[in-house]
Amino acid sequence: MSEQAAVPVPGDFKSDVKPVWCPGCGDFGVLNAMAKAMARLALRPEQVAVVSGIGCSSRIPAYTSCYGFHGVHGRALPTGTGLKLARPDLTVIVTGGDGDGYSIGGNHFLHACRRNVDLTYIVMDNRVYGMTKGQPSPTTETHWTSKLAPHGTGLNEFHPMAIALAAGANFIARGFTGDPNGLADILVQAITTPGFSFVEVLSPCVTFRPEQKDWKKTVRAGNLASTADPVLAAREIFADDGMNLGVLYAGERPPYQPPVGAAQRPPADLEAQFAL
Ligand SMILES: Cc1ncc(C[n+]2csc(CCOP(=O)(O)OP(=O)(O)O)c2C)c(N)n1
Ligand code: SF4
Repeated sequence: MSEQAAVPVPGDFKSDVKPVWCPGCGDFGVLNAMAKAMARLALRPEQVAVVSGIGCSSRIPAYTSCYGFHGVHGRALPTGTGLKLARPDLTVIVTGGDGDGYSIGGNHFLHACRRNVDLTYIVMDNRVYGMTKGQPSPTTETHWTSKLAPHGTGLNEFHPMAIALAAGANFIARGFTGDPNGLADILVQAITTPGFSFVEVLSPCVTFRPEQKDWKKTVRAGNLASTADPVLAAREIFADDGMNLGVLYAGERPPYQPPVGAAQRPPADLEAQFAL
C-alpha cells in the first residue's frame, strides 16, 4: 500500500502473483470480496494473516499482499488458531475448500468452533475436490455421478452450518462468489464479530462441476434472517436448501482468551522444558 494513501483500496490487498485458477473459477470472487472487506475495514496488509491448507482454494494467501501461510492439507485451522493466540494483534483469516476443511480437517473444524478463538474461517465450497481432479467431497450431493464416482456416493451430505452451530461457532453465514459485494458485507461482519466466525461460500468449480454455473440463478440473497438465538438458527438451518444467503447466526459467546501470561512465554522458555 502506498504510504500516502489515506484510505486503503481493495487493490492494496492483492499481490503481484497471477492466480492459476481456471477462468471463471468462483475463488476469484472470494479474493475480490476479501480485498473489498479489508479495505472497508481500513486494515493494512501487514495487520492481516491469511492461513490455508491445500487445494485450489487454499492458494489464496499467495494472491493477497497480507502475511500468508500455505500449509498442510486439513491443518489450516490449528495453524491459524496458534497464530492468533501468539499474535492477538493480527486479524487472522483462515481459508480453504470443503475437502480441506470437512474431510481431512473435519476434526479441527469441530474444535475450532468449540474453542471460539477470534478468527474468521472462509470455506470455498464447490462440493468437489478441484485440485485432485474431481473426487466427491463431504458436501457432494448423494446422487452426483462422475467418472470417479459413477454410482454417486450414496452418502448423506455433511451439513457445515448445522455442525458449526452445534459445535459452538459464534458467527455463521453463507455467501456466494457471484455476489462479491454481498460477500464483502458478510466478511466485514465476520471479521468484526468477536470469536470464531464461519463463512460458507458457494464457490463454483467450473471445470469439474460446470453445472454450478447455474447457482447464480438459484441463490437467494439476504434470505437468511440473522438471529442470536441458537434454537431459531437451528430451525432455520433445517428448513434451508443450501441456496439462501446472508448471516444466519451472530451469537454473544465471548471468544477464548488464554490464561494470563500463557501466550506470552518466549519460545526459549518452552524449549527449555523439553530439553533432554
Ligand atoms: C495429507 C494429504 N492428503 C491428500 C492430499 C491431496 N489433496 C490435495 S488437495 C485435495 C483436496 C482439495 O479439495 P478442496 O479442499 O475441496 O479444495 P478445492 O481444490 O476444491 O478448492 C487433496 C485430497 C494432500 N495434498 N495431502
Ligand atoms: S479445478 Fe475447479 S476449483 Fe480448481 S481452479 Fe479450476 S475451477 Fe477452480
